[in-house]
Amino acid sequence: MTELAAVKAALKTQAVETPSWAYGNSGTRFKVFAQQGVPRTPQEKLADAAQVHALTGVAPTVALHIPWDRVDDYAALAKYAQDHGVKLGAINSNTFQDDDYKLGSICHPDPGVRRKALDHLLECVDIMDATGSRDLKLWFADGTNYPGQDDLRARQDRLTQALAQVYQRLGDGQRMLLEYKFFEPAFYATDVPDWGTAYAHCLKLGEKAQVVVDTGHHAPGTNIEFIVATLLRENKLGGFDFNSRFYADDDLMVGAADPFQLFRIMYEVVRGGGYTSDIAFMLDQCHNIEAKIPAIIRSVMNVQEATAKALLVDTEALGTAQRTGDVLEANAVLMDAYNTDVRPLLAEVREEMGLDPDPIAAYRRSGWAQKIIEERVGGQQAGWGA
Ligand code: LRH
Ligand code: MN
Ligand code: MN
Repeated sequence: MTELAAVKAALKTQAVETPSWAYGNSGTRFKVFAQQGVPRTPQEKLADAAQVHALTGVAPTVALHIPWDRVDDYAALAKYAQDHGVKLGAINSNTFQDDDYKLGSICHPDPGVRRKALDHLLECVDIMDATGSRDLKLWFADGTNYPGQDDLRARQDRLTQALAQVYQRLGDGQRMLLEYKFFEPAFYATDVPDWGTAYAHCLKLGEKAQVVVDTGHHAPGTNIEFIVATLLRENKLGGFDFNSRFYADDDLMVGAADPFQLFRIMYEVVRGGGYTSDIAFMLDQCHNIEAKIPAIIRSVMNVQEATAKALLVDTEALGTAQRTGDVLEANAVLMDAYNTDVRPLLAEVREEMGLDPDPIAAYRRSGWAQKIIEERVGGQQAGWGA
Protein backbone atom coordinates (compact mmCIF):
# COMPACT_ATOMS: atom_id res chain seq x y z
CA MET A 1 0.00 0.00 0.00
CA THR A 2 1.31 3.43 -0.81
CA GLU A 3 1.53 5.86 2.04
CA LEU A 4 -1.38 7.87 0.71
CA ALA A 5 -3.47 4.72 0.35
CA ALA A 6 -2.73 3.92 4.01
CA VAL A 7 -3.82 7.42 5.05
CA LYS A 8 -7.04 7.04 3.07
CA ALA A 9 -7.69 3.61 4.55
CA ALA A 10 -7.23 5.03 8.05
CA LEU A 11 -9.59 7.90 7.32
CA LYS A 12 -12.25 5.48 6.15
CA THR A 13 -12.21 3.73 9.52
CA GLN A 14 -12.72 6.96 11.48
CA ALA A 15 -15.60 7.05 13.96
CA VAL A 16 -16.82 10.26 15.56
CA GLU A 17 -19.67 9.93 18.05
CA THR A 18 -22.26 12.70 17.94
CA PRO A 19 -24.16 13.80 21.07
CA SER A 20 -27.94 13.55 21.16
CA TRP A 21 -28.12 16.92 22.90
CA ALA A 22 -26.44 18.72 20.00
CA TYR A 23 -29.54 18.03 17.87
CA GLY A 24 -31.92 19.69 20.31
CA ASN A 25 -32.44 23.29 21.29
CA SER A 26 -29.80 24.72 23.55
CA GLY A 27 -28.53 28.05 24.63
CA THR A 28 -26.77 29.89 27.37
CA ARG A 29 -28.07 30.82 30.80
CA PHE A 30 -29.26 34.04 29.15
CA LYS A 31 -31.45 32.66 26.38
CA VAL A 32 -32.36 29.56 24.45
CA PHE A 33 -33.19 30.47 20.86
CA ALA A 34 -35.63 27.84 19.68
CA GLN A 35 -35.14 26.54 16.16
CA GLN A 36 -37.73 25.05 13.85
CA GLY A 37 -37.70 21.34 13.19
CA VAL A 38 -35.69 20.35 16.25
CA PRO A 39 -36.28 16.84 17.61
CA ARG A 40 -39.03 16.37 20.16
CA THR A 41 -38.00 12.88 21.21
CA PRO A 42 -34.84 10.80 21.53
CA GLN A 43 -35.98 8.91 18.43
CA GLU A 44 -36.06 12.12 16.39
CA LYS A 45 -32.56 12.99 17.60
CA LEU A 46 -31.42 9.59 16.37
CA ALA A 47 -33.08 10.16 13.02
CA ASP A 48 -31.10 13.39 12.66
CA ALA A 49 -27.89 11.68 13.75
CA ALA A 50 -28.53 9.04 11.11
CA GLN A 51 -28.51 11.81 8.48
CA VAL A 52 -25.11 12.96 9.70
CA HIS A 53 -23.75 9.43 9.46
CA ALA A 54 -25.33 8.77 6.07
CA LEU A 55 -23.69 11.90 4.65
CA THR A 56 -20.26 11.69 6.32
CA GLY A 57 -19.87 7.93 6.70
CA VAL A 58 -17.87 8.44 9.89
CA ALA A 59 -20.44 9.23 12.61
CA PRO A 60 -21.82 5.76 13.36
CA THR A 61 -22.75 6.19 17.04
CA VAL A 62 -24.79 8.59 19.15
CA ALA A 63 -24.23 9.42 22.80
CA LEU A 64 -27.22 9.61 25.11
CA HIS A 65 -27.65 11.83 28.17
CA ILE A 66 -29.89 10.56 30.95
CA PRO A 67 -32.51 11.81 31.85
CA TRP A 68 -32.60 14.06 28.76
CA ASP A 69 -33.03 10.92 26.63
CA ARG A 70 -35.18 8.97 29.03
CA VAL A 71 -37.39 6.32 27.41
CA ASP A 72 -39.30 3.34 28.78
CA ASP A 73 -37.53 0.76 26.66
CA TYR A 74 -33.84 1.30 25.96
CA ALA A 75 -33.41 -1.95 24.05
CA ALA A 76 -36.16 -0.73 21.71
CA LEU A 77 -34.34 2.59 21.35
CA ALA A 78 -31.16 0.71 20.43
CA LYS A 79 -33.14 -1.23 17.85
CA TYR A 80 -34.61 2.01 16.51
CA ALA A 81 -31.09 3.40 16.14
CA GLN A 82 -29.92 0.30 14.35
CA ASP A 83 -32.89 0.38 11.99
CA HIS A 84 -31.80 3.91 11.08
CA GLY A 85 -28.18 2.92 10.46
CA VAL A 86 -26.58 4.14 13.69
CA LYS A 87 -25.82 2.68 17.10
CA LEU A 88 -26.13 4.01 20.62
CA GLY A 89 -22.83 5.08 22.13
CA ALA A 90 -21.79 6.40 25.52
CA ILE A 91 -24.34 6.86 28.26
CA ASN A 92 -23.79 10.23 29.94
CA SER A 93 -24.98 10.60 33.50
CA ASN A 94 -26.61 13.75 34.79
CA THR A 95 -26.27 14.62 38.45
CA PHE A 96 -26.45 18.36 38.03
CA GLN A 97 -30.01 19.36 37.23
CA ASP A 98 -31.86 18.44 40.34
CA ASP A 99 -32.56 20.82 43.23
CA ASP A 100 -31.12 18.18 45.53
CA TYR A 101 -27.70 18.67 43.95
CA LYS A 102 -27.19 22.26 45.06
CA LEU A 103 -24.23 21.26 47.24
CA GLY A 104 -23.09 18.42 45.00
CA SER A 105 -24.10 14.88 44.09
CA ILE A 106 -21.81 11.99 45.05
CA CYS A 107 -19.64 14.45 47.03
CA HIS A 108 -22.61 16.05 48.82
CA PRO A 109 -22.32 16.26 52.61
CA ASP A 110 -25.71 14.52 53.03
CA PRO A 111 -25.57 10.72 52.60
CA GLY A 112 -29.17 10.72 51.32
CA VAL A 113 -28.29 12.92 48.37
CA ARG A 114 -25.16 10.87 47.73
CA ARG A 115 -27.31 7.73 47.62
CA LYS A 116 -29.71 9.31 45.13
CA ALA A 117 -26.82 10.31 42.86
CA LEU A 118 -25.25 6.87 43.13
CA ASP A 119 -28.55 5.22 42.26
CA HIS A 120 -28.70 7.34 39.13
CA LEU A 121 -25.20 6.26 38.11
CA LEU A 122 -26.10 2.62 38.68
CA GLU A 123 -29.25 3.10 36.65
CA CYS A 124 -27.05 4.39 33.82
CA VAL A 125 -25.18 1.07 33.87
CA ASP A 126 -28.54 -0.76 33.69
CA ILE A 127 -29.27 1.34 30.61
CA MET A 128 -25.91 0.37 29.13
CA ASP A 129 -26.83 -3.27 29.60
CA ALA A 130 -30.01 -2.67 27.61
CA THR A 131 -28.45 -0.56 24.85
CA GLY A 132 -25.23 -2.52 24.53
CA SER A 133 -23.24 0.66 25.16
CA ARG A 134 -19.62 0.23 26.16
CA ASP A 135 -19.00 3.51 27.96
CA LEU A 136 -20.44 5.28 30.98
CA LYS A 137 -19.35 8.89 30.85
CA LEU A 138 -19.28 10.64 34.20
CA TRP A 139 -19.00 14.36 34.71
CA PHE A 140 -19.68 15.84 38.11
CA ALA A 141 -20.71 19.43 38.67
CA ASP A 142 -19.66 18.87 42.28
CA GLY A 143 -17.61 21.51 44.01
CA THR A 144 -17.80 24.48 46.33
CA ASN A 145 -18.14 28.21 45.83
CA TYR A 146 -16.46 29.44 48.97
CA PRO A 147 -13.38 28.50 50.97
CA GLY A 148 -14.51 26.60 54.03
CA GLN A 149 -17.89 25.70 52.52
CA ASP A 150 -17.08 22.00 52.76
CA ASP A 151 -14.10 19.82 53.51
CA LEU A 152 -12.07 19.30 50.34
CA ARG A 153 -10.57 16.03 51.53
CA ALA A 154 -13.85 14.58 52.77
CA ARG A 155 -15.37 15.31 49.37
CA GLN A 156 -12.57 13.34 47.71
CA ASP A 157 -13.27 10.44 50.08
CA ARG A 158 -16.95 10.48 49.14
CA LEU A 159 -16.03 10.60 45.48
CA THR A 160 -13.73 7.61 45.88
CA GLN A 161 -16.44 5.59 47.60
CA ALA A 162 -19.13 6.28 45.03
CA LEU A 163 -16.87 5.68 42.05
CA ALA A 164 -15.78 2.35 43.51
CA GLN A 165 -19.40 1.25 43.79
CA VAL A 166 -20.15 2.18 40.22
CA TYR A 167 -16.94 0.51 39.07
CA GLN A 168 -17.96 -2.73 40.76
CA ARG A 169 -21.25 -2.67 38.91
CA LEU A 170 -19.60 -2.51 35.46
CA GLY A 171 -19.93 -5.64 33.36
CA ASP A 172 -17.38 -7.25 31.09
CA GLY A 173 -16.51 -4.97 28.23
CA GLN A 174 -17.97 -1.91 29.96
CA ARG A 175 -15.89 1.11 30.91
CA MET A 176 -16.19 4.15 33.12
CA LEU A 177 -14.94 7.38 31.56
CA LEU A 178 -14.26 10.13 34.08
CA GLU A 179 -14.40 13.68 32.77
CA TYR A 180 -12.72 16.62 34.47
CA LYS A 181 -13.45 20.33 34.25
CA PHE A 182 -11.59 23.07 36.03
CA PHE A 183 -14.53 25.25 37.02
CA GLU A 184 -18.24 25.87 36.47
CA PRO A 185 -20.72 25.54 38.00
CA ALA A 186 -18.49 25.54 41.10
CA PHE A 187 -16.31 28.62 41.20
CA TYR A 188 -13.96 28.03 44.10
CA ALA A 189 -13.12 24.32 44.04
CA THR A 190 -14.27 21.56 41.73
CA ASP A 191 -14.04 17.95 42.92
CA VAL A 192 -12.70 16.60 39.62
CA PRO A 193 -10.98 19.71 38.28
CA ASP A 194 -8.13 18.34 36.20
CA TRP A 195 -6.64 15.33 34.46
CA GLY A 196 -4.39 14.59 37.42
CA THR A 197 -7.31 14.15 39.80
CA ALA A 198 -9.24 12.11 37.24
CA TYR A 199 -6.15 10.01 36.56
CA ALA A 200 -5.53 9.36 40.27
CA HIS A 201 -9.10 8.12 40.74
CA CYS A 202 -9.01 6.00 37.59
CA LEU A 203 -5.69 4.47 38.52
CA LYS A 204 -7.04 3.39 41.88
CA LEU A 205 -10.24 2.03 40.35
CA GLY A 206 -8.62 -0.19 37.73
CA GLU A 207 -8.36 -0.89 34.04
CA LYS A 208 -11.97 -0.19 33.18
CA ALA A 209 -11.70 3.40 34.44
CA GLN A 210 -10.28 5.90 31.99
CA VAL A 211 -10.04 9.65 31.66
CA VAL A 212 -12.05 11.79 29.22
CA VAL A 213 -10.51 14.94 27.83
CA ASP A 214 -13.16 17.55 27.05
CA THR A 215 -11.26 20.11 25.03
CA GLY A 216 -13.31 22.95 26.53
CA HIS A 217 -12.47 22.13 30.12
CA HIS A 218 -9.05 23.69 30.56
CA ALA A 219 -7.61 27.02 31.55
CA PRO A 220 -6.46 29.21 28.66
CA GLY A 221 -3.02 28.28 27.42
CA THR A 222 -3.16 24.70 28.69
CA ASN A 223 -1.16 22.35 26.50
CA ILE A 224 -3.90 19.79 25.89
CA GLU A 225 -1.81 17.66 23.53
CA PHE A 226 0.67 17.10 26.33
CA ILE A 227 -2.14 15.77 28.52
CA VAL A 228 -3.23 13.54 25.64
CA ALA A 229 0.30 12.21 25.16
CA THR A 230 0.69 11.55 28.88
CA LEU A 231 -2.64 9.77 29.31
CA LEU A 232 -1.97 7.67 26.22
CA ARG A 233 1.44 6.65 27.56
CA GLU A 234 -0.26 5.54 30.76
CA ASN A 235 -3.05 3.70 28.95
CA LYS A 236 -5.60 5.93 30.62
CA LEU A 237 -7.06 7.95 27.76
CA GLY A 238 -10.63 6.75 27.38
CA GLY A 239 -11.99 9.36 25.06
CA PHE A 240 -12.57 12.92 24.01
CA ASP A 241 -15.41 15.36 24.26
CA PHE A 242 -14.48 17.54 21.31
CA ASN A 243 -15.61 21.12 21.09
CA SER A 244 -14.08 24.54 20.68
CA ARG A 245 -13.47 27.26 23.21
CA PHE A 246 -12.57 30.89 22.89
CA TYR A 247 -13.11 31.73 26.55
CA ALA A 248 -14.54 29.04 28.84
CA ASP A 249 -16.66 25.96 28.18
CA ASP A 250 -18.07 27.46 24.98
CA ASP A 251 -19.20 24.14 23.42
CA LEU A 252 -18.80 25.57 19.92
CA MET A 253 -18.00 23.56 16.80
CA VAL A 254 -14.76 21.67 17.27
CA GLY A 255 -11.88 23.18 15.39
CA ALA A 256 -13.60 26.56 15.12
CA ALA A 257 -11.43 28.63 17.44
CA ASP A 258 -8.18 26.76 17.08
CA PRO A 259 -7.92 24.16 14.29
CA PHE A 260 -4.16 24.05 14.92
CA GLN A 261 -4.75 22.81 18.46
CA LEU A 262 -7.06 20.10 17.15
CA PHE A 263 -4.33 19.03 14.72
CA ARG A 264 -1.75 18.95 17.54
CA ILE A 265 -4.09 16.80 19.61
CA MET A 266 -4.75 14.42 16.73
CA TYR A 267 -1.05 14.23 16.00
CA GLU A 268 -0.41 13.03 19.57
CA VAL A 269 -3.27 10.55 19.22
CA VAL A 270 -1.73 9.13 16.05
CA ARG A 271 1.79 9.28 17.51
CA GLY A 272 0.66 7.38 20.61
CA GLY A 273 -1.18 4.66 18.69
CA GLY A 274 -4.50 6.00 19.90
CA TYR A 275 -6.11 6.26 16.49
CA THR A 276 -6.52 2.51 16.22
CA SER A 277 -7.30 1.94 19.90
CA ASP A 278 -10.50 1.98 21.92
CA ILE A 279 -10.50 5.73 22.41
CA ALA A 280 -13.99 7.19 22.02
CA PHE A 281 -13.90 10.27 19.81
CA MET A 282 -17.03 12.09 20.87
CA LEU A 283 -18.38 15.54 20.21
CA ASP A 284 -19.84 17.50 23.11
CA GLN A 285 -21.28 20.59 21.57
CA CYS A 286 -24.35 22.80 21.46
CA HIS A 287 -25.44 24.76 18.44
CA ASN A 288 -27.19 27.74 19.92
CA ILE A 289 -27.43 30.08 16.96
CA GLU A 290 -26.53 27.97 13.94
CA ALA A 291 -28.50 25.24 12.19
CA LYS A 292 -27.78 22.09 14.10
CA ILE A 293 -27.41 19.25 11.61
CA PRO A 294 -25.06 21.08 9.21
CA ALA A 295 -23.08 22.33 12.21
CA ILE A 296 -22.61 18.77 13.38
CA ILE A 297 -21.61 17.71 9.87
CA ARG A 298 -19.12 20.58 9.82
CA SER A 299 -17.73 19.46 13.18
CA VAL A 300 -17.27 15.89 11.98
CA MET A 301 -15.48 17.24 8.90
CA ASN A 302 -13.24 19.40 11.07
CA VAL A 303 -12.17 16.32 13.04
CA GLN A 304 -11.56 14.49 9.75
CA GLU A 305 -9.41 17.33 8.44
CA ALA A 306 -7.30 17.49 11.59
CA THR A 307 -6.90 13.71 11.50
CA ALA A 308 -5.90 13.68 7.83
CA LYS A 309 -3.23 16.30 8.52
CA ALA A 310 -1.98 14.36 11.54
CA LEU A 311 -1.74 11.20 9.44
CA LEU A 312 0.21 13.09 6.78
CA VAL A 313 3.06 14.13 9.07
CA ASP A 314 6.32 12.87 7.59
CA THR A 315 7.40 11.02 10.71
CA GLU A 316 10.71 9.93 9.25
CA ALA A 317 11.75 13.47 8.37
CA LEU A 318 10.44 14.65 11.73
CA GLY A 319 12.43 12.01 13.60
CA THR A 320 15.61 12.89 11.74
CA ALA A 321 15.19 16.58 12.45
CA GLN A 322 14.46 15.88 16.12
CA ARG A 323 17.43 13.56 16.56
CA THR A 324 19.82 15.97 14.92
CA GLY A 325 18.50 18.90 16.91
CA ASP A 326 17.29 20.72 13.81
CA VAL A 327 14.67 22.77 15.57
CA LEU A 328 13.54 24.74 12.57
CA GLU A 329 13.26 21.71 10.30
CA ALA A 330 11.33 19.72 12.91
CA ASN A 331 8.84 22.53 13.27
CA ALA A 332 8.68 22.94 9.47
CA VAL A 333 7.88 19.25 8.97
CA LEU A 334 4.96 19.47 11.39
CA MET A 335 3.73 22.72 9.85
CA ASP A 336 3.96 21.26 6.34
CA ALA A 337 1.41 18.65 7.32
CA TYR A 338 -0.78 21.21 9.08
CA ASN A 339 -0.70 23.55 6.11
CA THR A 340 -1.66 20.85 3.62
CA ASP A 341 -5.09 21.40 2.10
CA VAL A 342 -6.61 17.99 2.82
CA ARG A 343 -10.05 18.82 1.50
CA PRO A 344 -9.43 17.27 -1.96
CA LEU A 345 -8.08 14.12 -0.27
CA LEU A 346 -11.16 13.86 1.93
CA ALA A 347 -13.43 14.45 -1.05
CA GLU A 348 -11.74 11.49 -2.74
CA VAL A 349 -12.08 9.38 0.40
CA ARG A 350 -15.81 10.13 0.47
CA GLU A 351 -16.24 9.29 -3.18
CA GLU A 352 -14.46 6.01 -2.65
CA MET A 353 -16.88 5.36 0.22
CA GLY A 354 -19.79 5.98 -2.14
CA LEU A 355 -20.60 9.33 -0.54
CA ASP A 356 -21.06 12.82 -1.87
CA PRO A 357 -17.70 14.62 -1.71
CA ASP A 358 -19.41 17.63 -0.11
CA PRO A 359 -21.62 16.45 2.79
CA ILE A 360 -22.96 19.90 3.63
CA ALA A 361 -24.06 20.61 0.06
CA ALA A 362 -25.58 17.12 -0.02
CA TYR A 363 -27.47 17.87 3.19
CA ARG A 364 -28.82 21.12 1.77
CA ARG A 365 -30.02 19.28 -1.33
CA SER A 366 -31.50 16.39 0.63
CA GLY A 367 -34.65 18.23 1.72
CA TRP A 368 -34.28 16.88 5.28
CA ALA A 369 -34.27 20.36 6.82
CA GLN A 370 -37.60 21.26 5.14
CA LYS A 371 -39.08 17.88 6.00
CA ILE A 372 -38.39 18.18 9.74
CA ILE A 373 -39.61 21.77 9.86
CA GLU A 374 -42.93 20.62 8.39
CA GLU A 375 -43.24 17.46 10.45
CA ARG A 376 -41.95 18.51 13.85
CA VAL A 377 -43.95 21.17 15.50
CA GLY A 378 -43.35 22.11 19.12
CA GLY A 379 -39.72 21.03 19.53
CA GLN A 380 -38.57 20.77 23.10
CA GLN A 381 -35.43 22.12 24.58
CA ALA A 382 -33.53 18.88 24.45
CA GLY A 383 -30.57 19.69 26.62
CA TRP A 384 -30.13 22.23 29.34
CA GLY A 385 -33.20 22.62 31.50
CA ALA A 386 -35.10 19.77 29.89
C1 LRH B 1 -19.96 19.56 31.29
C2 LRH B 1 -20.08 18.70 30.07
C3 LRH B 1 -20.28 17.24 30.41
C4 LRH B 1 -21.78 17.16 30.38
C5 LRH B 1 -22.05 17.95 29.12
C6 LRH B 1 -23.46 18.30 28.79
O1 LRH B 1 -19.60 20.86 30.97
O2 LRH B 1 -18.98 18.88 29.23
O3 LRH B 1 -19.71 16.40 29.44
O4 LRH B 1 -22.27 15.86 30.34
O5 LRH B 1 -21.23 19.09 29.31
MN1 MN C 1 -18.13 17.24 28.12
MN1 MN D 1 -18.44 20.94 29.09
